[in-house]
Amino acid sequence: MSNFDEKVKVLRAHHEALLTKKNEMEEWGNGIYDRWKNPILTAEHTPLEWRYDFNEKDNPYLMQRIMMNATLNSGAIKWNGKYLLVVRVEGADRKSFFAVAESPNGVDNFRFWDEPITMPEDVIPATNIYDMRLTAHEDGWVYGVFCAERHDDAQPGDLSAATATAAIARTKDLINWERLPDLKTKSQQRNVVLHPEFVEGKYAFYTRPQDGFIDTGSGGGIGWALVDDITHAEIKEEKIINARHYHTIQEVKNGEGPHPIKTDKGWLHLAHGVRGCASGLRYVLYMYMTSLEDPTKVIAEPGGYLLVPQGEEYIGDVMNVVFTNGWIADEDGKVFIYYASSDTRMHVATSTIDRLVDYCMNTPADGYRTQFSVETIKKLVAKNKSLNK
Ligand code: BGC
Ligand code: BMA
Repeated sequence: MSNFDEKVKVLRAHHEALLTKKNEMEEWGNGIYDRWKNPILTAEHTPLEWRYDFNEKDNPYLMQRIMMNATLNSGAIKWNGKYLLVVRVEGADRKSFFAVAESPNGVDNFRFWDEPITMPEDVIPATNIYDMRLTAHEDGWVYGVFCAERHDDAQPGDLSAATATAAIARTKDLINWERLPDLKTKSQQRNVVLHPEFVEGKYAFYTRPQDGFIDTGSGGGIGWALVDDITHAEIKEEKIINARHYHTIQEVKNGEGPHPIKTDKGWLHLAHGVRGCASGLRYVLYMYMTSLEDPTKVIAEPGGYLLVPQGEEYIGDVMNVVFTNGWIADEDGKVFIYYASSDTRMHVATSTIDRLVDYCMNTPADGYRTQFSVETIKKLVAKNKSLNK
């Protein structure tokens, strides 16, 4: 065997070992969910065929011809019994694209399909696309709603001026995608999510109006809007259903994660909240619930965060960030929460619908003042004292 062939063999063996590495649950959790020790996807998990030219004549040094930078913010769906992620893969060139990775059990052995997704363009091509939310809608299509980013040509002198729009595509097989026109709205939009059911006979979207590309400004939080025609989706009226508040984990921004899960107690929501601090923006995950009868009505709002970066999760391209746009609820009530850390790699935490509903219903709400936080702790201490355990 030539030296080149030997090197290829070793490379493939290493890659295979990474892909098939068994994951383990962390021993001590918070009772709400369990984290799993290993990241489920990293840039190193992407197929070698995307990165290496295996022709010895053309690539005698066996170099990576195309480097991958990160695997992050992934949409998720259970598909033919498999756990599928539509991953935001980012190359060394800072362009992100979508690619499907599949696992038999939802916690390890994730393997990318052979090729990234070919996403058709809208009328005005986008520079970058990212953060897809998947919705198997009751109309029979699987929708992918994602952010399309373009340079803001109204500010020609500023190379980082950009616009964010909600792009919509649909598929029946996750391979062939039909691109629909981007969502028409008054403001810029990121973190737009399609609700899985018709409401009043219409398509319903969770939105996140924002003043500028980064600044949500007067955009008060997570919004809700109905749309008549998904093939020419336009939002005329938007109502804020989950607001931002001073001195909370979502003071600066918030955004819907994946679409909510329907439970008999209400819709279970997973979202991200952002606050500013000396080291930049801190992104954490939180939950809330809305009513089955009126999905715009919040019925439970546990105070504070659900999940924050831990250990190595703090470190990466964009530090101090956890972000989610995918989860899967199994028939038996098990829930797989897929989240990215620091815009770099993907992780999983597992829980159940019962546990997450219990968390939402029984975690004290934020009283918005220290005084109330202390009262809540004292109440719990008094209760525990009376139990004498
Ligand atoms: C990045 C996103 C980020 C957004 C706002 C985009 O250019 O690709 O990851 O959320 O900017 O900061
Ligand atoms: C955003 C999101 C994500 C990203 C986060 C942190 O606004 O839409 O793409 O994970 O910033 O960079």
